Amino acid sequence: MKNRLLSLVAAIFSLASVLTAKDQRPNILFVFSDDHAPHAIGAYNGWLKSVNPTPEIDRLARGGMLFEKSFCSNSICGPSRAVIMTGKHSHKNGFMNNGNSFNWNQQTFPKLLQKSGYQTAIYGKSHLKGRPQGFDDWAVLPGQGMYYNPDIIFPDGRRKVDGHCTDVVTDLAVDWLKKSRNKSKPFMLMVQHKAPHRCWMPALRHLKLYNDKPLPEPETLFDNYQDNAPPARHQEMEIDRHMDPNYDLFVDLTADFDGTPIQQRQDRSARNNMKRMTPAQMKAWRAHYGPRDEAFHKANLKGKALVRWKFQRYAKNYLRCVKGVDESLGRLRATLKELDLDDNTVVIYSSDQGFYIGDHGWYDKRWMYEESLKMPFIVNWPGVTKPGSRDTHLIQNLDYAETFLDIAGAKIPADMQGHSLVPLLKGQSPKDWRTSIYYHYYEYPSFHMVPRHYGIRTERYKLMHFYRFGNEWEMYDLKTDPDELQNLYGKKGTAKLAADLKKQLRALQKHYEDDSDISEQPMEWQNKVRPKTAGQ
Ligand code: SGN
Ligand code: CA
Repeated sequence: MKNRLLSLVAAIFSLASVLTAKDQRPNILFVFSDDHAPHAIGAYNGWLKSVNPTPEIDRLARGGMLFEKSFCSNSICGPSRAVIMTGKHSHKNGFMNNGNSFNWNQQTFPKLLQKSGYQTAIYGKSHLKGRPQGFDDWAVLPGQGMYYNPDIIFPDGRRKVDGHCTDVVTDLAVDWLKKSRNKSKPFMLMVQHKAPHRCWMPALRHLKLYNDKPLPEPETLFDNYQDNAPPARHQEMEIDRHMDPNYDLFVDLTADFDGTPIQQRQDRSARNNMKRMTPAQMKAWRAHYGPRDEAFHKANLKGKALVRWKFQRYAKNYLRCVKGVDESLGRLRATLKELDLDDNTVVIYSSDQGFYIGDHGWYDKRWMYEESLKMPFIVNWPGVTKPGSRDTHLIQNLDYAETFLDIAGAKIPADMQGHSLVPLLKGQSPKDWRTSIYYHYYEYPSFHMVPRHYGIRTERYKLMHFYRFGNEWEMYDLKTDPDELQNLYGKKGTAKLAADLKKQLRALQKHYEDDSDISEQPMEWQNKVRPKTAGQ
């Protein structure tokens, strides 16, 4: 009897110790930026590597695993984020273009992590509209947010916070880590930067970066879309024809905002962002750009020389914004170390899609071409990811939710459409891994005029179909033509390849149950396409 009593007491004690024991599951720090193309990250070895744009992100890659073939499923902000939240393609989560509002009542990975015992928080750009659900704490930018002294929406209301947006968002996250964390629970913290989104306004401390010499240019800066189907000649995202020195590059924004008339074409992006500055910030900004603008006017550049000048100012400001994001990652990791959390925290760096940094003569994203299809994805999971490893499986933003749940040991719901990347993070190579990815972009007509299209990308080939804009196909061999300059569709000897890819594409649409309306009614578009002979 005495023995039975003793073992009962022991059992009660061990149960109590299990219940009060610290949950040892890993924390997740997900640092996510806006429009940061992999080729603007040193570790991705793109053409901007020589200027060493991202020492902290590179350090993360050296300590963990970098995914070389990481793609989005719809290259635009809100939709990419909705895919990440749900692990479902746009047609399933309902957020197909930026004009939509995210249905927060649906299943998301933060809600599931919360249920499984994680403390969750999100700071920065959400771009999903509405009050975030599934977070113990949050503070988000309204819409696109502002670069200087941004308004922030907190659970108890909206207020202006002083500072550069990247620093403000980092401060919120660092504060939460230091003061609001529930130490008995693992956490999942999302830090989502506005930078380096248009209108590319760096922090004052970064204005002088890259001033000493010109950046290298992309090889396709003067692409004239000779071999593309008509959509590529219809877009409105060329540095040459569409990037406005005033609107995008702050030329002539040295005028006084109070009283002095501002040129009409100066729109909300640059102007509204600049109006947020304090007089001291404005003074420093003008001191930097004023003399450079004067020199620009004196030079009276035309043609290719003007494109080159615009590219330099644009790409430098873009990389200066990237520098802020890179420093933020450094600060966040230093905070983890300071709090002794670094050994048990999985740190991930990613961005909502890729971007054109003058590639094909463009800025912006949206297309299924490589530069905007690719997303950075770097994971440092202490004790799991092999330092300096590079994975080459085809992965997508569709896989993130499943991966985060798997890291937490939580169940992955059957209706999520991606795959957990945990086996890849462990260095495994699952035999049945996907051999192609599916893409579908819907936002047309809209900013930058990229027609709707969907497509498939395999290890080697890409096939895309543009619809509601005639009925146009493009096909590329990425092995022989990585810059996608020779459209093989309809060319001699390629019919069998096209038919095979088309078959795989239809199978993917069936698999993902994409029943969105892809009818091909042509629009009145012929007149809006530059002739093939146009260009330089
Ligand atoms: C804004 C930008 C566009 C950009 C969209 C979508 N113009 O409209 O250049 O394509 O956002 O970007 S701006 O003048 O307001 O900067 S997204 O990343 O949010 O999808
Ligand atoms: Ca974006």
